Amino acid sequence: MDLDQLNQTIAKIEADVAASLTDLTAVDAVRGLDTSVLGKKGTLGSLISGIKDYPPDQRGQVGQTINAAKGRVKELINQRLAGLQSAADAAEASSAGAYDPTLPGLRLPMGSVHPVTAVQWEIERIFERLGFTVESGPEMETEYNNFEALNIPATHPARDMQDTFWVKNGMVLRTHTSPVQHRSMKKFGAPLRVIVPGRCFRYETIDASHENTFHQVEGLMIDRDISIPNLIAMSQTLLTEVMQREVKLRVRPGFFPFVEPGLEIDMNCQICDGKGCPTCKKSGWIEILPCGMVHPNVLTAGGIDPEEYTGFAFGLGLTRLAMMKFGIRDIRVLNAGDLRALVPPERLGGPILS
Ligand code: FA5
Repeated sequence: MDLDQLNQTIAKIEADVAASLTDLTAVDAVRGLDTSVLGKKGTLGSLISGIKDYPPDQRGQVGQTINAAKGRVKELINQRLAGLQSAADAAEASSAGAYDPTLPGLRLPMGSVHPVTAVQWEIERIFERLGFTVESGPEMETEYNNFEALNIPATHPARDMQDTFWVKNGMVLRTHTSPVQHRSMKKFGAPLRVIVPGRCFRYETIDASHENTFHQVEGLMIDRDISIPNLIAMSQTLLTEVMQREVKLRVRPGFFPFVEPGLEIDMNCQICDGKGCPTCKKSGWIEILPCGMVHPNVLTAGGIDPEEYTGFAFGLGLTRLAMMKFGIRDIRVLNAGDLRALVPPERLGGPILS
């Protein structure tokens, strides 16, 4: 065949290949074109053997024409193979990503938490088991809720017990979590079981066991026939469970205008095991759980009849308890943003994570 015929033959082969490639969807069939078109006996490959039939001065050009056509066909085959592969990948990805509501959820790895948060979670878990609700209240409070509703009128010397940050708008940064006692009584009435973990603020000199910003957990239980033995039994259970060992408690009379009688429950210092250290100011004891029977005036202010109901309240020093649990000697570490003080998940204990 002359050169024109050769070019027409090659053009026809290329057109046939292009047409068949759009129809072929099986990878093996596409690969088969390597042999049937490009192979020695293939429609295009076999043309090479005819080169010798051309005049010597045309053979070079014939060879180049055939090889160029082989290159283009090879390229078409490769493009089709790549297309089939990406379609297969997409199909696999979409079936893998299909939503299956019956699969169990993914458990994400948990990060470390602040020691105060770790103990707060533990206390919430203990009290929720005892039927308490976890409540919260605002950190900026009215003077009424922080003092008056708790039987501390403006002229009462007890106002000096807690050095207060006053806000220019006449409100206070709450000095304790006790204002949420009043809020909860108003919100729920009696009977009532709440705990209130939260941050408190006092304008005081900072040392190893005093911060101007610290955490407490308020507790309030109001019902018929609540008495001091209930309160002491609950304190023992709470502190033993949080510390995960026997702790010694010391009960002393205490004065707080919102309870009558008032008690101070101290725990033997867990840093020095009661021997005396800077954290416990060499006393061997840590003031941890001031408490008492809710004063009738406080019940009345909260809309609860003191003739019908009694209750106990406590204000646990959460920050100090976290120090005792994790052996932190100086309270300042806890507000310093020091990542080394964080509690890794394995030290939280299983039940907290579940
Ligand atoms: C109160 O704040 C009372 N509202 C507690 C209360 C509630 C009594 C209900 C009776 C009934 P107190 O000022 O003692 O009490 O503080 C309670 C606890 O908070 C202390 O025992 C202590 O553990 C912790 N605490 C007090 N001041 C600081 C401080 N500056 N830094 C760290 N912890 C503190």
